[in-house]
Order: sequence, then structure tokens, then C-alpha cells
Amino acid sequence: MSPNWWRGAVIYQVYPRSYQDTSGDGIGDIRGLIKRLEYIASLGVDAIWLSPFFKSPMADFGYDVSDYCDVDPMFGTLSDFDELIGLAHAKGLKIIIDQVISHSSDQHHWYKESRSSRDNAKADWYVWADPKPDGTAPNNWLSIFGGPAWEWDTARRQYYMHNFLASQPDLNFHNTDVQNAILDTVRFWLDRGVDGFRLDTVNFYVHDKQLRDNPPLSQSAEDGNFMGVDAPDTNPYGFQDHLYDKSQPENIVFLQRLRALLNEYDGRTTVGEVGDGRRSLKTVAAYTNGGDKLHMCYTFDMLGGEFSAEHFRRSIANFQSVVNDGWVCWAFSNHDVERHVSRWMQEGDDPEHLARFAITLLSSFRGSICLYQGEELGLEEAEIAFEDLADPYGIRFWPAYKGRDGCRTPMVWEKDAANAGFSDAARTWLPVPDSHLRHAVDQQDHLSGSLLNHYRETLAFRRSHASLVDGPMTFLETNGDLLAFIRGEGQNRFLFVFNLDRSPAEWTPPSDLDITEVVRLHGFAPGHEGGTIMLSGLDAFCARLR
Ligand code: TEU
Repeated sequence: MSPNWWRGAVIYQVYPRSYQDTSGDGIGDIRGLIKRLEYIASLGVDAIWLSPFFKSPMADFGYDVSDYCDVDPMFGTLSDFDELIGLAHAKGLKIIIDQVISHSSDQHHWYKESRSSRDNAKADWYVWADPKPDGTAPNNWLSIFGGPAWEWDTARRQYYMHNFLASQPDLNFHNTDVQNAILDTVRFWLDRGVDGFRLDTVNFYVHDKQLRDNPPLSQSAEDGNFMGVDAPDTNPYGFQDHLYDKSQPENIVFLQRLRALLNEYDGRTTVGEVGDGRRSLKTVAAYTNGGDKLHMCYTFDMLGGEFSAEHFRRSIANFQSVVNDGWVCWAFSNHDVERHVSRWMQEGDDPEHLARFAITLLSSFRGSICLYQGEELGLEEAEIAFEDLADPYGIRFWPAYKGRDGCRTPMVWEKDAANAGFSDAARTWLPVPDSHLRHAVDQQDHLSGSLLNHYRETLAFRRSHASLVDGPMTFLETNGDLLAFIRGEGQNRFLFVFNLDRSPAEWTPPSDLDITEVVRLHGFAPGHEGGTIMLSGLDAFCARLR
């Protein structure tokens, strides 16, 4: 296996709470994931990105870790995890785990010690600061989840910083002891055989040491709404300047230390989550160029933004212009955003066709790609009643923002089984939406032409052509809402043309392109006559070039 297996890999994200329950508590677990490994392997993906399964009070559903080196009993045991690694590897699947190290839970013993006094051994492990003379917070920084980024602690009589929930205190990466302790936990999982790490909020690790106020939104270097969600007015992302320019150099040094650790092992990888919109270009370049920091960055560009040829072209072309030897990972959906079929659907669209179009598009891109559980079934965002909400982010901002539960509902395995085969429990942690039942795996698995089988075929096609995995991508001039590009070089080139408009369109490729064979993509029937390609709305064309 090449040590560069991650370049162009297809990564399938599993949100373990919602994948498969075997213990009967209505929450998914590791043994459930083991049960479904065969299914994941059948998709033809290279790796699983497993969202957090560590010990946690679950205030942010595992993105608040209270022990970095253990499995939460809700999900199983360390030996279940070891078994998972062994069985996944036997099926040729890599395991990438989520490392949520920018902050811990306030239940972590590091934090309990840190807050116990101003002079204990871990006093400086979190970001503590005195109030202003009038008793208010040290500066104007805001939390992504709403309100100030500072919380008063009555024991230390100081404020501590949190970029997310108040129960997710921010670790102080300026402190080398903190960096060392984190690297020890990374080594713990490397030794257990994990193939890589998805680094949560990797651009949030280091804060501005001088605690300078952020500029007002209007003067912020580049403005906000960077997560691709309709951020409520009360939560202006523009106030996150402290995370970027003022702190990058120190973060680079930490990422180099992390890479040096990974380099002690064979074939391991990192994918850092960079959620800062227009600034992400600069950040991804800084974090991945040079081969001595992150292997790849995961960006939010396609988790929001418009559904247009121009948006996809610009996102990719911009990265290609600054990310020279670095690498990007694209995704249309994940556990934080509205499912893409719902996000992009317009009146009159057939959602299944839209999903088919989307995966055909995504799998033709240069970069690694992340799929989110359930998208291969065509799941739409679920409607969750306020009473059933679990996400603290949604509860806080409802109804302006409905939170992330709508994309986190359980997988649907069998249409007619209790809880669609997800769990035997009387009540599951989030409801299984009735509207998802017809998409269940058992309805599509053996049905030729189903969306699920289209995913399998599309991923197999990508996998079998090196030029689609990590070959170059060259954009061609088009008209209208058409996206046209060449993948590969020399004799192994493919031409792709996508019509993102709902109306038909025609396009004539440059005359020096010599089409030798049109590749039939299931579910699409573009015409090709006299050198002109004729596409219906949401149509895709693919051909081999000489
Ligand atoms: O997300 C980072 C992040 O910025 C998100 O909080 C995003 O703003 C939000 O989900 C709206 O899309 C990561 C994890 O993916 C997320 O699940 C965690 O809640 C967050 O970090 C805190 O750890």
C-alpha cells in the first residue's frame, strides 16, 4: 500500500451515535459499526472517518472530550475499538479518527486541576485571564455557539476562554506541556493502529496571546458567515479574527511537531478542518504546502455556497493557484450542515437525480473526497420538532437556526424493521424520520440503477483510473452554468462536462480535444453530435481523450 494512499482517497464519515446500535440504548456503538463494515467496504471507499467516540459528557455529542485515551462506555470499550481496527484493515479499509484537541470538556481532569487554583501544575493549560478593571470580560471575542467567548470561573476568580460551549474550555497551545500532552495522546492512537486523524477546528488551536480585541465586523479583514450556515445575526463570525493572522506562526510550529510524530509511523495521514471561508485559501496553503505539516485540509467551501458552475470552479481553481504541493479534501455534506440534497434542491427537481448528479460531480474532482453517512441513500435533511432537538447550537438559536440534528438522524437499514434496523430501543436518541424509510439500504442494495448502486459504480470508476484519483485538473472555458474540465495528462485524460442549470445547454469543446470514447454514466444521457455536446438540465458528460 502506497504511503500516499490518502491523496485522492474517498473517505466515508461515520457519526457513530447514528450508525448502528447493538446495545439497545437507542445510540449507535462501535460493535454496530463492526456489524456494518461489510456494507461500508461494499461502497468502495478507502477509509472511514469516525466522529468522536471518546469519553465525554456529550454536551456537544463527543466533541467535548473528557478522556482522550478511552472509549465512552456508551460506544463500547478499547478492545471493541481494537477489534474494529483489525477487522477494518482486513477489509482494506483505513480508519481515521477525530481529534478534538483545540478544547477539551470541562470534565477533563486537566481542566479540573487547572481551575482549582492559579498556581497548580496545570494552571496555564487553559486560556485564563483577569477581568477588565470594571469586572467585564478581557476582550470582545465571541463564541461560535453564541455569546462571549469568556466564562467567569468562581474558583479562580478569572475568566476562561471557549470558542464553542462554555463546557468546552480552550486548551492553551502556547504552553509546550499542553502540546506534549496532546502529542502523547496522538501517539497512543498511532500505536493502536489508526491510519490517520481528522483534526477538529485545526485553525482554532492557538489564540492571540496579547488578547487584543477583534475589529468590528465592518473592519474585519474578510467577513464572516464562513460556515455555510445561515448564521443568526446574534453570532457574527467576523469576530473570530483572533484565531487567524495573530496566531498562525505558532500553530505552524505545532503542526510541524505533529507531522514529525506521524512520520515515525508508516502511511498515516492528517486532515485538518479549516472552517474559515474566504481565509481558508491562505490557511490551507500555510497548513499543507511543504510536506512538513498537515497532509490535507478539509474546507467548508462546498458545505455551503451556491450550487453553480462558477462556485465549484472558483473554489477548486483558487486552491490550485495557492496550494502547490498541499492537498485538499472536498465534501458536500457532514454532521454540521444541512444535507446537500435539501440544500441544493429547487422546485421541480427530482431529489434522487440531484443526488446522483452531485456524487458524479464530487467524484470527478481533484482532491480527496469525504462522503457523509446516508448521502449514498439520498437522505434529505430531517425535520426535527423543537421538543426533539438535541443539538445545543440549535436549541440556542431556534428558530432562526435549527441546529444540526436534521443531518444526524439514525441510518436507515431496513424499511420495515423497528427503527429501520438501527436499534431495538423503544426510543432512539433522535427519531428515525418516516420520510427516510423508502431510502433504506434494503430497498436499494440489490436494485440495479438505485442511487446506492450509482455511488458504488461512480466510486469504482474513480478508483480504477489513476488520473481521476490524483491526476491534474484543468478547467476549460464554457458558457452558461456549465463546468468543463480535463482530468489527467498524456494518454490518460478524461473530459467532464456538467450542466448545473435546470435547463438544457449545448457546448462545443475546443477542436484540439480528440474524443475517443464517450463514457456512459448511469442515469445520464447527454447527446454528442458533430462535435457538440447536448446536455439536459443537471446532466453529466464524460469522455476519454486521445
Ligand atoms: O466544527 C467546527 C465548526 O466551526 C462548527 O462548529 C460549525 O460552526 C457548526 O457546526 C455549524 O456548521 C467542529 C465539529 O465538526 C462540530 O461538530 C463541533 O461542534 C465543533 O467543532 C466543536 O468541537
